[in-house]
Amino acid sequence: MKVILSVLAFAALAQAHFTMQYIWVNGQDEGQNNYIRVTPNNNPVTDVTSKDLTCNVNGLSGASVQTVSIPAGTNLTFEWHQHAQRTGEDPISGGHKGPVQVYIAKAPSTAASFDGQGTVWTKLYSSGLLNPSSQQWATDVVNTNGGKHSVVIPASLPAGEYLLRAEIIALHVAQSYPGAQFYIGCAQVKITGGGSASPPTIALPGAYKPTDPGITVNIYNNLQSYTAPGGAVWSG
Ligand SMILES: [Cu+2]
Repeated sequence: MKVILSVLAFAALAQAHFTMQYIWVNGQDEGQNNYIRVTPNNNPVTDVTSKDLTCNVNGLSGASVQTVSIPAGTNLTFEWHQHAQRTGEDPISGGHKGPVQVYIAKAPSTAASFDGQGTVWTKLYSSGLLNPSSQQWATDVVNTNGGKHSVVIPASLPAGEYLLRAEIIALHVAQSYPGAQFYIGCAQVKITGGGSASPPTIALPGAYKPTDPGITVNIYNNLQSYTAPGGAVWSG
């Protein structure tokens, strides 16, 4: 009976998915779903070859989404929730364990018309297994911080319009593929100022493989180190 109850509890936890709902620009809340390509529900993407890996379901166009102007060097915060609310529950639910990453891709013209396909994404941030002995993950910090995590937009990025892609990978059922849950939120930004860097890029989908050790992994076997998919962070 005890086993059945814990299986049920685990299943309930796993159902409590989440979405990216707010961005903050230099500490200012920009409002729910503003500048964000909103997904139809809070389910994760599990197929790493799907175009949904780019900017989630219905994320290939932002025709009805505004683009926010930000100076290069901005501190940008992403905020995630299970449902359309900020209080009363764990922001992303404690059962979701895994890395938090942020990518950026320069649009050829406008961010709103950019589908994010091709080798266009630069990794700006990655946080994974923070403490092997306590098994603390980046997701635990997001829960503690009210669903928030932040990145500084490198001042050397050229001016122009971009897609910013935040990603949380939940690994609680990642022992086999498909299993890892990709939670993705894309925001449309216009960087002003900036520099002349040409950072390294990868494709999403494209760079992630089902066999990546950061995608198919048993995190409940005394995991001592973790390598997130998508390669190294570019620090500007
Ligand atoms: Cu979930």
